[in-house]
Amino acid sequence: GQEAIQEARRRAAPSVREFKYNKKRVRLVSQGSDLKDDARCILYWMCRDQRVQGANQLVEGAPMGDNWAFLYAQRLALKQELPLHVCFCLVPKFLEATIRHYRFMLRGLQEVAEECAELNIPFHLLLGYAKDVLPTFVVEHGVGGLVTDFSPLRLPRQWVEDVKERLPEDVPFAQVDAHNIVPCWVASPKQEYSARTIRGKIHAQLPEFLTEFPPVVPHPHLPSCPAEPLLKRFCRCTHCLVATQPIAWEACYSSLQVDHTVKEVEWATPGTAAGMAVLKSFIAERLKSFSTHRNDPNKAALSNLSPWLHFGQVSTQRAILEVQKHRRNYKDSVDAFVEEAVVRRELAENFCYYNENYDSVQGAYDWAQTTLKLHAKDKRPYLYSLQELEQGTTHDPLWNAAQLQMVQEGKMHGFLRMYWAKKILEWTRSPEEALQFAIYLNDRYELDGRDPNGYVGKLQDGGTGSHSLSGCLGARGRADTVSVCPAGCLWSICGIHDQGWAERPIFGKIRYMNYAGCKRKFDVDQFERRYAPT
Ligand code: FAD
Ligand code: FO1
Repeated sequence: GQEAIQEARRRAAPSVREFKYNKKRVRLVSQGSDLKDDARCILYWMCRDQRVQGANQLVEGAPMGDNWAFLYAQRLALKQELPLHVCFCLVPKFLEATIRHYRFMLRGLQEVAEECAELNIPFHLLLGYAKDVLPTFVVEHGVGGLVTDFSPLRLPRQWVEDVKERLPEDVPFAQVDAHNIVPCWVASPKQEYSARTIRGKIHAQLPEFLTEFPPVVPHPHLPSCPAEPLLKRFCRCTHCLVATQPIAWEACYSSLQVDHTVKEVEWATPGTAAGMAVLKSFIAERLKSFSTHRNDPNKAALSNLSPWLHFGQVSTQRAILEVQKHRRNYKDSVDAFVEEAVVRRELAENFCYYNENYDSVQGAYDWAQTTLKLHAKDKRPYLYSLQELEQGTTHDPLWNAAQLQMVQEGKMHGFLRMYWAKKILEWTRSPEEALQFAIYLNDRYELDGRDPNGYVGKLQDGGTGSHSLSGCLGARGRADTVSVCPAGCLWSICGIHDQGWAERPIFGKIRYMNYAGCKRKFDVDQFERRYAPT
């Protein structure tokens, strides 16, 4: 029965000791000495992958590590027989993030702090930029080795460089890609051009990297500062608010320099447990229609996982491991989900990692920059200011409804994001202004914003896709089967990862979309009614 299955699964879960950790997930940021002989602990500087392991609600009773950076740090600490500490540096501002995003993130971190406490692993919330607070923390706590996770975006990469420069010479500093299944630097050594070129590389390496996780174990080497009762654990060092103390959380909010006017999102409960519940409901209720209805904004067919994936509260690898168990019943949906969440997402990471202009027109291919420049002076049928776009007061009821969905719910349907961004190109004074407005609005309102997926896009997969967007292409757009709605502002506005299309005003050869095309694709009136301005 169930008990026997659980027992078998527990036995099957690799334990931390015999688990063979794949070192290709790790790279050395700075050498340091083998180990400081006066080392008192190992530190995991948590940044992007804000999770421990969470109760795996799909495989009852078998908590699985789910975070390769955390697991690597514990592995080091166990080998050196040292305590393990975790810290998170809370920055006062991050791109266009507002209190909507910080609340979601901080609530998730509270859950991390509580999980860490149960594992004898102190969690420290440091207030400020890593370069200002981390080196002090390292010295004050006698950190003998530092581990962090990975993001390809400019700002988090700068944070890592800044810490590297200020870290004491003898402290080794390692980085683990805990966000991608195939580590970004392993998937490809260069910027990839299309899904066709990266897909094979990724799939060939999935057997090696798409594995189960070992659990994070209760840490046997107790922290140097004795673990005080959960509610009153203040660390001795000056910057640190150990985050299990509710009052400390309020202090965190006051340290932020963000816009407090964007209201919280009701439908999405932050944290790993809630994110895993969303995964469970996706598998139980929506997976079956993912391949057929994921491009219909009126249908509940998407996973809805992006907020929890963005903040690293749920691991994509966990989502894929669980979804793949249902391939026998829902092959098309599982394959489509893998294509989106693995191939296209890792392609977005690849682009941001290897193209320093990932968020500007300069990051686009030459043909796209040429065509946009050629048509930059074409007459725009409508011109809207950022405020008019933000308030959703254009002449286009579908566009307005999509904008209001994003503002009110913090998550615009993936298919509409493409139409939404392309209309911004059509209704603003230049491609540069269009990109600036689209990224600003996307990052200010989307819970999953400020993410590599938001900048760049999917690839023209040359007809292998199961779904056609031809219905949405303007009259002169060639029928093209694009398997899924593409990601990203640069895909929509600058044709990144897309091909050229029949030339037309304003868009030049950038793929065009129009209202009539959307009407052929789904019930536009029904969607507009849902978000009609009250
Ligand atoms: P599902 O369809 O259930 O997909 C599951 C996961 O797969 C997503 O969470 C995401 O991680 C990944 N994924 C899905 N579609 C794509 C894609 N085409 N390319 C890359 N990865 C994909 N996604 C963000 O995470 N953050 C953003 O800021 C963002 N901005 C976008 C802006 C525009 C203009 C466009 C066209 C797309 C954008 N996307 C962004 C990509 C995509 O729309 C979202 O990832 C998706 O709608 C999130 O909802 P979901 O998790 O329910 O999607
Ligand atoms: N990372 C941090 O290390 N500290 C922060 O205070 C922080 C705030 C933040 C707010 C919104 C958001 O979307 C991301 C944020 N991140 C923060 C960045 C995150 O860790 C990732 O590095 C990024 O999402 C890029 O992948």
